[in-house]
Amino acid sequence: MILTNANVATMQEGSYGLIEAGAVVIEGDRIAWVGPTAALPPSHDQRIDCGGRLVTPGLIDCHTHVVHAGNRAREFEMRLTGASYEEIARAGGGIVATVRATRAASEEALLAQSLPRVDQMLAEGVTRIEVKSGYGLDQETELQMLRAARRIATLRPVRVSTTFLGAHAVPPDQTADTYIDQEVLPTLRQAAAEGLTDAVDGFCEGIAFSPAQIARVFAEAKALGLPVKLHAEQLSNLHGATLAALHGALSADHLEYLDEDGVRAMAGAGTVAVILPGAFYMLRETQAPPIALLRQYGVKMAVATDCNPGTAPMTSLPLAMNMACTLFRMTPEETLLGATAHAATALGLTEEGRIAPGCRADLVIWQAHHPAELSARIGATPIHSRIFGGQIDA
Ligand code: DI6
Ligand code: FE
Repeated sequence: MILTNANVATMQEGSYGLIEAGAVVIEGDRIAWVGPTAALPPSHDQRIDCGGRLVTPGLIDCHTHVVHAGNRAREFEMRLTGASYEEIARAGGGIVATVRATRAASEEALLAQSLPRVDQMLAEGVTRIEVKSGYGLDQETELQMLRAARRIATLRPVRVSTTFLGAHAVPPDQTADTYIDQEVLPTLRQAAAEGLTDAVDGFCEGIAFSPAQIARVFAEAKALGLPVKLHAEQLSNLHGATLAALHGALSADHLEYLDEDGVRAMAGAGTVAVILPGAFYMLRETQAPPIALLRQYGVKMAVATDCNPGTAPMTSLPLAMNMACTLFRMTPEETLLGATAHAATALGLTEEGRIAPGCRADLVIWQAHHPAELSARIGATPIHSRIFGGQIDA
């Protein structure tokens, strides 16, 4: 298959890498060639004239909690009448409320509730999602969440990266240390043994786990050969990003309270900063992540939805890109890199997120001409069609 007459945003070398009147040659499920249409070698392959439309790599949502049961609209209402996220969490709401709903759901019910959210993501150009556990907080439910996440890739045209997030919240009847010893570490070993998880995450925060507790989870991940990432500096600065960087983390995520030492540590370790403006917006946070410092130190930035029932009930990655521009002054080029090439890096992937020979042929043809249009719009993402594994699927 050959796409011709496209505005191709290759996302190569930290920029749009735009090729106007470009062409992409696809062989099987891989990209074979990209360049100007005028330079295309003659051939008889199926040609698709893109009519000058924008073509980008398929979007990658590198931080989601899309598999979960129930919703927390009622807490949203409570926050609007004065309760804080932390107060609700300490009173048995928050993450723990979703844990109750998720434990009560069968694997089929979990999938049935999660797939509509996945469909919304795909309709806006996503070809890979990361999916975290973390709403089970017991072995059976954590593993069930990961199995449901894996099954999404068999039911929909999307690739799935799974992440074990047992250290997401402390179950109400346990202390953090016993929970880590008795549930998190054994469940992590089991998830690894069953091939259910591609990475290990934790929530390093006053209302969740201390750096010392997270370090124990990371040590186990290392022993199992799994990469790590961390919810860090979301609500306060516990220096989680530095801890993550010291463990060679793929990413540190949220980062509103990140300081310069943390930025420096991330730069040294090549840890990607995953920016999650949906949670910032929903919580009406006022301290923005230090985008200028991250830029100055050359830390790669990704952007994701954080799709979760509490702090980011959102499925639109283009809307997250818009918010990253509007709320944090990221540029549209940075946000598109953040939803493609840098999101791939945050998941440890090298063959996605760019349009280059050898990469997977996961692409989006947009009803747009310039890549800045993807960040500039609010709430209506103009997709023309999606190519997944070399096949047009819509
Ligand atoms: N930080 C978040 O924003 C989500 N998890 C986390 O560690 C919130 C999850 C929730 O409120 O259900
Ligand atoms: Fe999250």
